[in-house]
Amino acid sequence: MKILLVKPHTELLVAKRLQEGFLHLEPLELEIVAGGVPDEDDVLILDLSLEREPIRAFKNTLSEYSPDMAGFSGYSTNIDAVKNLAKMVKDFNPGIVTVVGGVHATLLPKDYAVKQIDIIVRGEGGTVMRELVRRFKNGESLHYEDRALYPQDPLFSGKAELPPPVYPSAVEIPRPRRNLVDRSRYFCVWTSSPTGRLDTMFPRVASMRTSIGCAFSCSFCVIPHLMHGRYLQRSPEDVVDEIECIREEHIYFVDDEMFLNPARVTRIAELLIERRIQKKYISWARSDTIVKYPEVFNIWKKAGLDLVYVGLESMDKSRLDEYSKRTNVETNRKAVGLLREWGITLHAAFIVHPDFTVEDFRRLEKEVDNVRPAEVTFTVLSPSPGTKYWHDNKHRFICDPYRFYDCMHSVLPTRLPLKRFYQHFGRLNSLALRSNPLRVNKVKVPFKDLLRAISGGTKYIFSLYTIYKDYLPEKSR
Ligand code: B12
Ligand code: SF4
Repeated sequence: MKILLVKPHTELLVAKRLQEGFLHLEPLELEIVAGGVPDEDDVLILDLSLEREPIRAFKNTLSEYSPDMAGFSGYSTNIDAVKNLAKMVKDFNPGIVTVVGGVHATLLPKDYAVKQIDIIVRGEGGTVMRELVRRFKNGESLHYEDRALYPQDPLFSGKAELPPPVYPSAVEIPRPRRNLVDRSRYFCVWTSSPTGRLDTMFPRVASMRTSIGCAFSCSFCVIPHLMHGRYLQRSPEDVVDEIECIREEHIYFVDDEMFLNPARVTRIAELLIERRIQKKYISWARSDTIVKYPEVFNIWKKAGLDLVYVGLESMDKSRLDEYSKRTNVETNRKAVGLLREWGITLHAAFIVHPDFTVEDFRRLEKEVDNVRPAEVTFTVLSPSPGTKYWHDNKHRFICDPYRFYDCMHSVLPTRLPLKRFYQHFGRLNSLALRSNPLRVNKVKVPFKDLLRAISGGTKYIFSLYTIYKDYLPEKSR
């Protein structure tokens, strides 16, 4: 049996600029799905986000490879692209089974209930693919439980949403098949340098998942809706065995919240040290976790933790409460101070509210100064499809809430006129680049990397300043 797994291309310019300039991660989700395919079958991953001409690349692969099954991943912003690709598959050969999985399929499977899609997969995909292949080969129905649905599934009748799917235990999930992608194409800008010098600013990076889910329920976040508070954890031995097999020296942990169980993560760090695995890591962590478990971060620093992404979100109590973040400004400030003390580089993520006034933007500009040196990024508060926040605001959308769901385009009305809002948003981001650790700490980097960073940064900032044009009718842009 032949299976083609496809990551759709990105259509929005800002996301493309982000991928070209700062980080482009491997399609881990498809590598894990491929892990569910038995060895005797053939599987190919096509990452269209790498292609200059994605449609042509897709059609060529389709006719050259001629799969029995075509599987697509995708965020909410990709749903039209996925439906179009599935249509091309059926036009090419109606006998090919089309399968869709990923965040949007899990949250709102009904959106994929169209005739060109045969199976909609919810939740974890590696274990589902294992079962789909078995059933396909035995001529059995591909529909099972609430994890692999037909578009005409009675479960959809009348309901916009379904409860979260059943998740397998962590041990059942297959390891990713990393050798199925061209590993030289994936990188992440690295700004941490304890020596004051970097051989490259754009090292090759592998991504990895050690846990799924999160125990918190921040109001803007999609994870509680995907997992309903469940937190699946891989054992320290399993995690470290996988890290040992990874070729890249730099690893990006894509966990929603990796550090929630201090005993587990401490053991992972101990094993990394015991086995003398010398790599560098990036991970997300909550500010209160950093403050509550300093010993965890101390041992992780020794194990190679270089950069920590912290969703500080805001330095304003009322906003933190509005977001149900369950942290406070003091904790945020303490976490920033501790990371600095330990020599772990901070990546501070802030939320820009559509309600922002000029004063709010100015206040946030000051915070960029307060946290420097740090990587600082901003997202615009956006209700994710499938969440309560999305339903509550359905009547207020100012644009297509799927296509523009990239947390950069405001899908809700902004208090400032859009053009001014994005002028301030662009300015915030350019100030952030000036606070970058490489610049503040005058780190020596190769000249060609410096040129690449300046070019990528300029294009990215320009795409932010001009976001407002995306809301205009095409001919007046
Ligand atoms: C790491 C990450 C990134 C990385 C890129 C990752 C990548 N591979 O390209 C970076 C930082 C670059 C990034 C960027 C963006 N991201 Co992001 N990202 C994540 C994060 C934290 C983890 C994703 C991940 O790798 N998970 C690990 C994989 C293994 O799990 P998975 O994707 O769920 O896949 C499993 C199942 O869904 C299923 N499955 C998936 N695909 C398929 C396909 C088939 C055929 C089958 C059978 C099953 C299946 O099986 C998989 C294996 O278990 C998620 C949060 C989350 N938990 O999803 C947000 C998340 C996916 N990102 C999101 C968004 C919005 C974005 C951006 C658009 C926003 C932005 N401004 O940055 C950009 C877009 C970039 C782009 N490529 O277009 C949203 C998507 C929400 C939505 N409703 O779609 C999420 C959920 C964050 C959030 N809290 O809202 N992101
Ligand atoms: S934002 Fe982070 S802490 Fe909050 S629910 Fe989402 S993953 Fe958990």
